[in-house]
Amino acid sequence: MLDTLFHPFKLNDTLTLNNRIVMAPLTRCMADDDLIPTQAMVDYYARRADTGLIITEAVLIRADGQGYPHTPGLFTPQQIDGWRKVTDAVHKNGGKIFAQLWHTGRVAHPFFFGGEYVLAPSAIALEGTLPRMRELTYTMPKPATTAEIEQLVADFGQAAANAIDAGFDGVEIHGANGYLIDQFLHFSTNERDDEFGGTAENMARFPLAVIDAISQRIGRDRTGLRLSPGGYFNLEGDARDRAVFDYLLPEVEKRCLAYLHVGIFDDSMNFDYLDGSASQYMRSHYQGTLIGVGCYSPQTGSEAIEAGKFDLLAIGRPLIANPDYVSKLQTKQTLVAYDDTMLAQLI
Ligand code: FNR
Ligand code: 8K6
Repeated sequence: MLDTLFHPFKLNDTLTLNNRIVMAPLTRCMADDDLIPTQAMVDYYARRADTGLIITEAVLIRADGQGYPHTPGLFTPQQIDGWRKVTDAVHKNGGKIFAQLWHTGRVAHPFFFGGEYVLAPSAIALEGTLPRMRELTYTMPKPATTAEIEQLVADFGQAAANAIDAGFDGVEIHGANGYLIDQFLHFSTNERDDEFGGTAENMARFPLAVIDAISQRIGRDRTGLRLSPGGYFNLEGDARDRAVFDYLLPEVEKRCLAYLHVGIFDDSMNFDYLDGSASQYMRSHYQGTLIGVGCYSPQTGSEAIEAGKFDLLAIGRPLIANPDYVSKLQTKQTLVAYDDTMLAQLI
């Protein structure tokens, strides 16, 4: 049964993965003060090179996208050089690695970049305080102007080009989990009445512009995308969002990206307005390669692949607890259980 996970998988003519286990993107807040990857991060990723594909923790496209301490960037020459050490080490160990590119939009905080405000689709603040920095409350974002939106698209494209320069095999666009791109796709965070809001086509315009800009810079074969059709983290879902994703997913499919990735923490969660789980909804609206994720074990994950629910299995927390996850499965060793205290250190 678990054998399914160990079969190589051809993503496209450019990329073939050694197996179907993908390391899920995992923010660890361990970059240095200049948001450059450290040697500990080089070693951490290199230890996981036997997964079919590593997707890095979310990486900032520019300074004003930062919402958590010490999250790495890909917008300075020093950050690019730092990531080159990571990609070299992963490649030396036979692995493949994509950079997950993000801007957190209204989840950003001026505290981190010394700015005056954060950009988002609309002036709707996130309630509450920042994880790890409870003294900071989220601020009222400034709705991005058309010129600012065009600049964001260009900056996503540049960060993707920087990723290739740093030796990555490709990038994953972080369009999930309530960050900037996702904020355009949900009614609870997008109240615009211009060409970027109000209708499904308008709400999908910025996300599709980012996809197109990146595909043009680095090739669609090297471009993946993560989406959260169900709102569950950093924003509220709304029944009207369904129409946005009904429109977006076929548009994404036409663009023949490397893959689409479900953005969810627990795939047993059902969304009324999606008529089921996020992965069920995405599979029924998208025919290309789909990465499933969210509280799967090797057993339940390989069963889901065999049942055609998705094609590749991303593993998050268990890979924090077990750097040698793949070899443990292959040699039938017991996995160490994840717990949140493990976030304090990179092993
Ligand atoms: C995450 N997740 C996440 N997702 C993402 O798209 N970018 C990110 O940077 C992060 N960071 C992150 C940090 C930590 C500590 C956790 C626990 C999760 C979500 C992650 O990719 C995955 O979807 C979930 O962890 C569910 O998979 P598992 O852990 O149940 O296998
Ligand atoms: C995405 C990068 C942000 C880093 C924070 C890591 C999140 C830690 C895990 C918290 C899990 C929250 C899950 C929320 C699911 C809500 C379900 C109703």
